[in-house]
Amino acid sequence: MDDLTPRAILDGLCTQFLARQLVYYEVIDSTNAVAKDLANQGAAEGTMVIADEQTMGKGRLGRQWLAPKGSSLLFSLIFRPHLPVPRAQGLTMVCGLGVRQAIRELTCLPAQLKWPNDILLRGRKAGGILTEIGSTGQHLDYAVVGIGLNVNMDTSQLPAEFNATSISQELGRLVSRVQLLQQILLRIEERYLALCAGEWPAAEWASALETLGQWVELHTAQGKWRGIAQAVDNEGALLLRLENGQVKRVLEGDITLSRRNNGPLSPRNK
Ligand code: BT5
Repeated sequence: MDDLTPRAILDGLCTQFLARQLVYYEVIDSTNAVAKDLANQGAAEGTMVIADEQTMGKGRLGRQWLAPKGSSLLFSLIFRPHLPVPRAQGLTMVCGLGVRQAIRELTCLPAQLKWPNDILLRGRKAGGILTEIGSTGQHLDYAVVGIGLNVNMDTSQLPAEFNATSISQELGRLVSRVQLLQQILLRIEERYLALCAGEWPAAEWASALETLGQWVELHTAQGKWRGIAQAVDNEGALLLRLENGQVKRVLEGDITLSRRNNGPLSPRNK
C-alpha cells in the first residue's frame, strides 16, 4: 500500500510535467539540498526529489524538519517560472493551496494554511513548505519548493512543543502516501500552470490562511510584536495592525494566536 518508489509514483500519476522526472532516495540528508544541486546543474522544470527519510531535513532559518522513516511525504520540486525575485512567494502559495486541496479531496479533513508556510489540521501543524531560490539579476533561475507533510505519523515521536499533528492522527486511520502524493502533484501542477498564465494566487491564498483577522504575536529575527493579522499583500507579506494603529509589513517571521490584552510587550518592540 505504501511504496514510494518511482514505479509506484508514476503508476497512476496524471500530471503533464510535474514529477515526470523523479529521483528517489530511501535515505538522504535533505531533498531540498539535492534539488538545489540538480537545479544548479540544469535539471528540467518539474523534477522531483523524494525520500522516505531525511537525516538533515531543513526548515527555515536553519531549523530542523523531523520525520520518522516512512511516516511522511518529504519531497522537493524544481520550478523555473519567469518571475521577478520578489514574486517567489507565489510558488509557496500555489504549493500550499495544492496540498490543502488534495488533503481535503482525499480525506475530507478541513486542512488550512498559516502564514507564511504552514499546513494546519485543526489548528496544529501537519506540514511545512521551504522555498529556496536561485536567481540571476532580478529574475528567478529556479525555485525549489520543499514540502514535508506528516501523513502516517504518531506525533508523540516528535517534541511536544512542535504542537504537531498528522493526517492519520486526525483521521483515525492510515492513508496511502502515494495516492495523496499523486493528488497533491496534480493540484500543484494545475495551479502552477495558472500562475504561469498570469493568474496570481494571492487572493485565494489569503482566503485559505487560518490566522487572518485574528490577534497574533509575530516573532521575527528583529523582535516580537502583537497585533491583528490584517491581510497579506500580493507578494505574500503579512500586514500586521499594531496596537498603536500602525501597520507593519513583514516578509519573514512566525505568528501564533494571541489574546488582545495579555500583557505588555518589551519596550524595545513598541
Ligand atoms: C517549515 O519550516 O515548516 C518548512 C519545512 C519543510 C520541510 C521539507 S521536507 C522536504 C524538504 N527537504 C527539506 O530539507 N525540507 C523540506 P519552519 O516554518 O521553519 O518550521 C520548522 C519548525 O517546525 C521546527 O522548528 C519545529 O518547531 C517544527 N517541526 C519540525 N518538524 C515538524 C514536523 N514533522 N511536524 C510539525 N512541526 C515540525
